[in-house]
Amino acid sequence: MLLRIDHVGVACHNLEEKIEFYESVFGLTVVSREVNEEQGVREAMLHVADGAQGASYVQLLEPLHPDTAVGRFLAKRGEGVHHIGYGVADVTKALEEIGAKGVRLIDERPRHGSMGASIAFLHPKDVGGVLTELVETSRR
Ligand code: CMX
Ligand code: CO
Repeated sequence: MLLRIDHVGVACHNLEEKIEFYESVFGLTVVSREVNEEQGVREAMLHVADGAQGASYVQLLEPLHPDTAVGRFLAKRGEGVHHIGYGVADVTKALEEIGAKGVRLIDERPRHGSMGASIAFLHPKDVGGVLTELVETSRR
């Protein structure tokens, strides 16, 4: 069901500073910057690699307000890995199958994610402490 690692989401206080760090230390390139009001984040996708099933990225996340998912995470845990996003062929179908196995779905239906993707989150308490995102990439 999981095709690949689409991205690793990293929570940070200052997006511009972290972009500069990933560019200068790892030589990564920003391919997309977005503000996603619904998710409460200002974010950047940095391209890591291309694979047979699609590309993989680092997603840097800065909260728009303290009272958001990433804002609360930073206050509790500080900067670091926030979630893992896995590529799936059909996010609606994957949600049905995973939900039927008793895993709590944060999103019953897909939402809008980076670069036109359809995304949905699974509750970290049912995935061994890992906030897990399913990503269906838009056809381009
Ligand atoms: N990874 C693992 N556990 C996490 C977590 C994370 N990123 N965020 C919160 N938790 C844990 C907390 O530690 C807490 O556990 P305890 O009760 O044992 O302390 C529990 O989940 C509830 O946390 P909370 O502080 O009450 O946090 P929230 O109210 O924010 O709820 C969650 C947590 C996962 C439901 C919420 O963050 C959420 O809906 N996330 C999905 C949306 C999202 O993260 N959007 C930003 C990224 C957008 C993108 O990738 O495009
Ligand atoms: Co993500």
